[in-house]
Amino acid sequence: MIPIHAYEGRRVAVFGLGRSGITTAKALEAGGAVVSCWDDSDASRDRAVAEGLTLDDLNRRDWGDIAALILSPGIPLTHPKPHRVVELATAVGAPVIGDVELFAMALAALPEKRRPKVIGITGTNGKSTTTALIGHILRATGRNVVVGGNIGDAILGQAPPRAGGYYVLELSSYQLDLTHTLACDVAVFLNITPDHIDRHGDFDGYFRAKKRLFDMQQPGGIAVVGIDDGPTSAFYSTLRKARREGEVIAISAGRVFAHGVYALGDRVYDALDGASHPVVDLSRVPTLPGRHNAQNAAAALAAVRAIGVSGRAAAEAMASFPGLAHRQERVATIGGITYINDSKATNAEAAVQALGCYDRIRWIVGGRAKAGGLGAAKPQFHRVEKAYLIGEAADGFAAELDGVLACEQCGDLAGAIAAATRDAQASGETGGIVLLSPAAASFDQFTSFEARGDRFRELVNALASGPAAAGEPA
Ligand code: UMA
Repeated sequence: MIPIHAYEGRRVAVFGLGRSGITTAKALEAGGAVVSCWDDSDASRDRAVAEGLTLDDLNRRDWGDIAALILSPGIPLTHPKPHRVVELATAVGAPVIGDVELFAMALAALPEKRRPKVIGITGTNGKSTTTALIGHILRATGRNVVVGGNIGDAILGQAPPRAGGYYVLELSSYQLDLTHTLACDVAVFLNITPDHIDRHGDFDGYFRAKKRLFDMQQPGGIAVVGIDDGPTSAFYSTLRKARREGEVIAISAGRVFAHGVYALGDRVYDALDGASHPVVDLSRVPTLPGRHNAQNAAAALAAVRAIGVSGRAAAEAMASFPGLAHRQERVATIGGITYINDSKATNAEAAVQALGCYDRIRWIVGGRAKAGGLGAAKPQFHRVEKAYLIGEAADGFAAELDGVLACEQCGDLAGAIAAATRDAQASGETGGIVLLSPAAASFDQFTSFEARGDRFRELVNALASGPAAAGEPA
């Protein structure tokens, strides 16, 4: 745990008692603050009590003695409208901040020599993979590393700062809206497409939240910025004009770029010193398939080069990257059919990335539909042999795919895996792919995308040890 001393002896409100809220309340208490905790849900409040926290109904109390409101990232700060507690805090002039800001305060309180370095990663897609990949490279090259933020456990539950250490943080737009002083040594902006508009009002609000990561950097901080979409490319140009030579690094998948890091085909090139040379051979890294992962690899290489890791050491470390669960995770190959868990793809923009990586796909798709349906996945439909529809979205998706793709209504994951396996076996094909990339949220049948992916893995593993595996060549 990272104890927070910034509010020692003062009262602080913590609202939202999910994963991050409970840890935050404990970290504040460990640092000597008096904490008033509350949550709209009975179940969350009960869990907090079971964790030893004391409740204090923030809707009813006087806010006069509250020094700050620590808000969970999932709770509306500005849109669709500020949560009532935000209004209560604002009325008494209490700052509204998040756990990442408390972390930034803890770092700022350390003498400079003892302060670990911070690498922050944001963007719409690929944040988790890039964060994990940077963490993996730094660890493999012998550094002391903590990986956290929007990925995994709450930041304040992690190991306390160590001199010479590194924090590699995935930062969501929600977290950035609640953060004011996190000065990253290296800040990475991968890409941006419209997302979370409900929480930011419009695309501009979402983009502004992401750009905050760079506003907070100090002179000497390095910015690594993608140039593969219009908005981030324009942002790169703006930063280049505003910052000193060498402090802004462009990354791209598909565009040759002097003074940047770019991926072309299977290779990632380092052109930081002007002369471009291939550094990473992605054909040696099966856990990073597809063009989107090439962008992630370029970003990771740029970030670690910026803190002094050699290209050769980074490339060697990448080759042993284990990948992330639920993101094109290869679960098993049974009888020549490979089963891939891409449960994290909760919208069509994410699913199209996985579809683009394989051929003759038996695609398990469905769940709770998102706005836009399957539209964004269309460019890769030619790779799909058949769609196996599950969940609430099944009828809507069937209508969308009518006359475009062969479809079968399967109800749930077990039905879809059975049907896809039956068809793949009947076709006699080898090298076939059964891909769960649902392009929809999981909440109709599961508690989370993780639970959905775990169920897929469990069902496939059962296939592997069941009768279907009998056909597997020795
Ligand atoms: N709550 C209220 N009132 C509300 C809304 C929520 O009281 O109006 C309460 C809920 O009852 C619940 C708590 O708030 O008890 C949930 O808080 P939260 O939604 O902020 O979730 P945490 O469990 O604290 O998890 C958060 C991040 N969640 C979100 O940003 C939505 C996790 O990111 C993060 O891993 C975790 O902190 C640890 O840092 C997840 C996420 O979905 C992965 N992130 C979004 C994304 O990736 O798209 C941004």
